Amino acid sequence: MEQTFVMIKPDGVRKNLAGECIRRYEARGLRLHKMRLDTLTAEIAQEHYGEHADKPFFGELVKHVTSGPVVLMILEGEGAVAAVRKTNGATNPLDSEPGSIRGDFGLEITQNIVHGSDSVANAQREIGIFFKT
Ligand code: IDP
Ligand code: MG
Repeated sequence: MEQTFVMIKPDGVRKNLAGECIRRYEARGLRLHKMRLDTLTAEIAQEHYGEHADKPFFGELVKHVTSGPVVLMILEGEGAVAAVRKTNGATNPLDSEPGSIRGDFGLEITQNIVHGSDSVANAQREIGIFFKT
C-alpha cells in the first residue's frame, strides 16, 4: 500500500488544528501507520527541506518548522501521496481551494499548516528521515 509522510507544522499545532487535519485524512480513507509529536532540530529541518536550500525563503522556513512542536505521521492508502496533496491544497494558501486544509485555515505561505510529500520517492526519503526504525 502506498505510504506518504505528513507533518503538521508548528502553526497548525499552535492553532489547535492537528485533530482537524488528521480527521480529514482519516475521513478520506487514509490510514494512520505511525504518528508522534516532536520538535525538529535545525539539522533535521534542513535535511528534510534540502531541495530548497538555495531558495531565499529557506532560512525562514527552517526557523518556522523548528519554532514549536510538530505532528509527524506516515499515512497509508491507495494514491496516498496525491490524496494528501489534494487534501492539503496549493502551497500558497491564497491559491488554495476552499475545502482544502490550507484554503480553509491559512493565508500565509510560510505558515501553511501542513506538509505532504510530493512523490512516492520523496515520501520514502522523508519517512527515512523521521521514522528511522
Ligand atoms: P509544498 O509544501 O506545497 O510541497 P514546496 O514548494 O515544497 O511546497 O515548499 C516547501 C515549503 O516552503 C512550503 O510549504 C512553504 O511553507 C514554503 N515556501 C514555498 N515557497 C515559498 C515562497 O515563495 N516564500 C515563502 N515560503 C515558501
Ligand atoms: Mg514540497
